[in-house]
Amino acid sequence: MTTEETLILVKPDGVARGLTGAILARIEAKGYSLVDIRLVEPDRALLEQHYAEHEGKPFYEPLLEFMMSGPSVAIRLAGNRVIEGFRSLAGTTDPTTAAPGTIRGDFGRDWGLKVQQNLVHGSDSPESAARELGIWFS
Ligand code: IDP
Repeated sequence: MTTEETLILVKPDGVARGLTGAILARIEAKGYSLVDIRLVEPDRALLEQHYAEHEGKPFYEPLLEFMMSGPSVAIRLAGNRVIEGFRSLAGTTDPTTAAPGTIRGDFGRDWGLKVQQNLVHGSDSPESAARELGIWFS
């Protein structure tokens, strides 16, 4: 068994809507382990690092503005296959069509904005997780 770690964010919309507890409850009910947790107000430099792969895309600037609009809860989460397990809990990127039963599917929707406000982030690979944990927990 290989225990992985991943970076989870409860994004500003999740924190502002008071959904942090509900989201943490799902993570804990699934059986993953909280290793570290903190409230972070990221600056632009941190977000440019985190979202480097999206630079130049139409939603890039709105995404950075959204992520600077309020605090996020950053979580270092551990468990066997936690990277794919959390992404399954989160649901697909577009909250309007994310499957019911997922975090995005149950709590999210399209608000008619330039960026998808979809409540959570989860690293998508072991390489991304190592890189992102270094950014948010440095
Ligand atoms: P993910 O968070 O599901 O892994 P990514 O493709 O890594 O999705 O995109 C990062 C974030 O950028 C998404 O969570 C969402 O907030 C936003 N985003 C991605 N694609 C779009 C889009 O086509 N329109 C608006 N916002 C988007």
